[in-house]
Amino acid sequence: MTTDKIYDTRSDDQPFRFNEEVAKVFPDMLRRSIPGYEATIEAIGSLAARYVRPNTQCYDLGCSLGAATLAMRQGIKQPGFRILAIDTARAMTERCKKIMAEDDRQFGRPTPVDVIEADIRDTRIDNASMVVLNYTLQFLAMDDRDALLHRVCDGMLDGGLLVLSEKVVDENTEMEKLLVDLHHEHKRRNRYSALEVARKRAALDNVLIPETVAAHRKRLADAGFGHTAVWLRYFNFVSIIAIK
Ligand code: GEK
Repeated sequence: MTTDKIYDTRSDDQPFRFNEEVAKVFPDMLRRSIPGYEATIEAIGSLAARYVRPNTQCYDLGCSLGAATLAMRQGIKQPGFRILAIDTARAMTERCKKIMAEDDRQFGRPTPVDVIEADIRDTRIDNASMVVLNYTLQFLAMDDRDALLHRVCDGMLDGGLLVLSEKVVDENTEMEKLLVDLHHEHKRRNRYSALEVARKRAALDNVLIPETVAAHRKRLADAGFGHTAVWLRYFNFVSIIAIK
């Protein structure tokens, strides 16, 4: 795994982009930056085993290098499914295709994966029994979030499952400050320097826009999901499951 040193060396004030430089170090970046990331991937595999139904489709929206896609693929044991892994960044989809080909070569999995370079705001969701938005919605403009969640819910079968993982902000400013501090301390424990943490924070300003847990749950209910639960919270990161 290549170590993420992007903000160790870079000092410009360019906003964060999902380019080749990021794709190259991405697995290391997420593992060291997002508390609970590995737990979300593990749970996505277990949830796929329970919720994916034959002759339906699964979607990994904002798939990056396909970690959630691989987890779904491993969780689904029978044939008769298809996973659509979608990301707008070519640097991600190109690497993701190679990772899927290597997974095919090693394990000969029964579930085909289509890796598609596209904007999830335009992607048709159809006949879906499971949809994953693992730390992706946070990168969409606020105005686009309601429409996407409505389309996701409309394209899902009754009883279908959505996993929505996000960085969140707390309503209580004291608590928010504490949670941000704890997250930054976590990053420093994971060998990011204080300067790297500060530079990355600045680069993500206005690129990653977090909302409260309450706002997410309300949007999910408005979109048509009958049941929602926060199944994981680690500092200011949550993962929510929603059932149509
Ligand atoms: C994982 N889910 O490893 N359309 C498609 N993709 C988009 C869009 C869009 N409009 N906006 C952003 N992305 C992955 C991790 S990363 C999370 C997801 C992070 C893509 C973007 O290109 C990037 O690959 C991904 O969403 C977000 O489980 O970097 O914190």
